[in-house]
Amino acid sequence: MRKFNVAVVGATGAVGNEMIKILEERNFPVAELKLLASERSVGKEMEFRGKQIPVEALDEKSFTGMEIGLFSAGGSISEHFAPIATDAGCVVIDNTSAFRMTPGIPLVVPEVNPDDIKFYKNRGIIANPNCSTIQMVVALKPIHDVAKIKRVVVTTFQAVSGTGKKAVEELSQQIKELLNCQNPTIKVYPHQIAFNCIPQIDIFLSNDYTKEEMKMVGETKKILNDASIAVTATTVRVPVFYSHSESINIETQKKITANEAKEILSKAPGVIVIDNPKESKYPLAIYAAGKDETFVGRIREDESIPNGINIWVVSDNLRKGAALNAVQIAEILIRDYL
Ligand code: NAP
Ligand code: 3JN
Repeated sequence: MRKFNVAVVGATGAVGNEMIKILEERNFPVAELKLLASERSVGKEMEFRGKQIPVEALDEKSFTGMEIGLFSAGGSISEHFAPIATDAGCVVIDNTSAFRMTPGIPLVVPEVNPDDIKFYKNRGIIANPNCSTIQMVVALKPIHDVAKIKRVVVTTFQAVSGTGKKAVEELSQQIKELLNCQNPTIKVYPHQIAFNCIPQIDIFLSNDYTKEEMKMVGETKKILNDASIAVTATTVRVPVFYSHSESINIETQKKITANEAKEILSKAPGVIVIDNPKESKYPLAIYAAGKDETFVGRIREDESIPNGINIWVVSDNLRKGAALNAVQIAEILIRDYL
């Protein structure tokens, strides 16, 4: 099998770290792996397939000879460097929001809209959705195919790792400080996150929704290729290290029973149903962490409307929500197009 030169942009970050692990775990055909981060990380080394690889500072020449670029160093870095990478002949799979809503740039979840990968030819860029959107659409798509979704009401419970490595450190530090009767150090979030829930993820927009909430609205419509689906979201940061959880209320055009929904979801790609209320079995963040699948449970009819289903969806935000989804896209790209 042909091997590819792969550049990981943001290699030292929470998503980048996971990206390197997943490339190794899935035996991605890597010829050369280039690890790119800021000047701050020059001198660091990271392990890949038993070898220590030096981290290089990202610059205009970084993409010479590279074929696939996996970007997770923030939107402004992608805006500047993705066109430089594509000019050098490198296909970019971008984990940031920089190009997600750009017409002509595909926004892909392999279990949902793998055929859209072909549109990478337009600009040489494929966008990876936001983590909260990815796990939601993995669960929505099989229901949409059978019963046509009219409206989605989602509340998220998002792990601190979604904010990056500094937030993971901040939650650990605050827990230690509070258990030692000290004032918590608050730097990353607007409030203490330990032993708390913060109903704000990212900045507030002019409609008083947060940017994270509006990402879920726009991205869901684009991925499901259906602007008629109404989506409303409330996104909440919770003191969990890994895995986002979501409570999702779905209104459909056609009636489906809870048992039908269970059957549909049990057969859906990338989904594992855990749903046994009598034994208190349902998806939990602590068990989804480190796994590839999206876990769905608490499947029940919404008794307040004629055609409604409630579900609880949990997935590892750094894996399926970011790095794994990007590597799955890369796998289809090399199998079908490169
Ligand atoms: P993180 O842990 O803070 O890591 C940030 C990474 O970006 C580090 O490797 C950092 O390098 C690098 N970086 C920062 N400034 C840079 C610069 N000027 N030049 C080159 N590299 C630079 O954050 P993260 O959680 O991994 O997230 C990174 C980005 O991925 C986010 O901003 C977001 O756009 C995206 N993301 C997407 C999802 C998703 O839902 N798909 C989820 C989380 C994050 P140093 O270590 O050298 O500073
Ligand atoms: O907060 C989370 O749980 C997910 C965070 C994602 C994120 C964080 C900073 C910038 C994004 C994203 O992927 O949408 C971005 C961004 O690229 O805008």
